[in-house]
Amino acid sequence: MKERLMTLQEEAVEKIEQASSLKELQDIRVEYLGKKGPITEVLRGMGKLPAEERPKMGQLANEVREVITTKVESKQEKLEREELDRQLSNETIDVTLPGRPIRQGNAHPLTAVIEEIEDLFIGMGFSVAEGPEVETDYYNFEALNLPKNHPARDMQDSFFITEDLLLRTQTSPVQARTMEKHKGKGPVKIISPGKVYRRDTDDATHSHQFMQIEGLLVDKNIRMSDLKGTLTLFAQKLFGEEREIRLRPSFFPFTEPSVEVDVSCFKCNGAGCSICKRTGWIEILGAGMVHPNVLEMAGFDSKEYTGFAFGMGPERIAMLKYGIDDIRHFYANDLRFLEQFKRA
Ligand code: 2U9
Repeated sequence: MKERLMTLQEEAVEKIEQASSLKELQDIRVEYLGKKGPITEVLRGMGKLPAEERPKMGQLANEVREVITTKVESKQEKLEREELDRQLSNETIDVTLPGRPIRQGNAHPLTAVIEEIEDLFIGMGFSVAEGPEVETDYYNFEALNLPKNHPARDMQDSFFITEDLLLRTQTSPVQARTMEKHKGKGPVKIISPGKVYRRDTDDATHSHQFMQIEGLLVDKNIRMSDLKGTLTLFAQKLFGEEREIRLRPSFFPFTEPSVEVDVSCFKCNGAGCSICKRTGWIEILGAGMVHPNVLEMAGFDSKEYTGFAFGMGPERIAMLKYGIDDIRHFYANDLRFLEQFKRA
């Protein structure tokens, strides 16, 4: 029986050393140390032995079990460590490897220009006001000194939803609504960016839906020079410190006097080029002193309060700034066009 035990031990130890997986090792453990295992068998056979031999044989059997158990456990540890190393090596991330490029989006060029312009006027103390795109005839026209059947309405042919509701043709109704909320008390100092709609045939310079940013400042003793100063600062911040502006007489029903505002060409510095059509000046916006009728209709005493207003098209400014020749690019969602405006 002693030889049997020693053979078992060598055999088991051999197998344990050969074992190459935890599963295999587990099977060896069960095979040798299990209830039905040979050592258990030997121990069961102890009864047949002479009494004086049993303790020694029992001790030997336990020693063999101990040896095999220790071998199994140390082999287990070794296999588990190897398994872990394998996993780690499989899972090691080579941090020097370039990551999967996360496609960085960028602001739509119109959003970029509108935010830049907003920041300029917020910097001058204006706040941003917004309002409904579906407007009433009153706020879109009447409140802006465009009574029913006024011919100037045709200049802003619109998408009417009902007799009295339309898609706004400019963001001016936002200013009219804001003035009313002030209950005749100044100052009102706002810019109102947003989408506007005109029943126009889309071509390279016209779109049925486009953006506008209008501005309004109403307070006591506001003069044309305040308008000129504000717009000069705006033009210099947007197009360059050395820029100048020029005011040309114009007409809008909601301002009197009204002006078109040009900026000195930022391409040729006024010498004349294709951008400024050889004039040295580029028209960027319209403006004027708020018409007294508009002040009165909004609840302001036009003898006490005066104001200036202006309006611009961000598409036009973006086309000038980026040299874009067709307004439809802004709405076509063509990534080849949009990806050109990745901010550095
Ligand atoms: C109120 C009073 C006056 C807003 C103004 C303009 C001049 C102007 C054009 C710019 C580009 C329209 O989209 S565009 O073609 N707008 O030239 N807008 S003064 O005047 C107002 C607005 C609100 C209560």
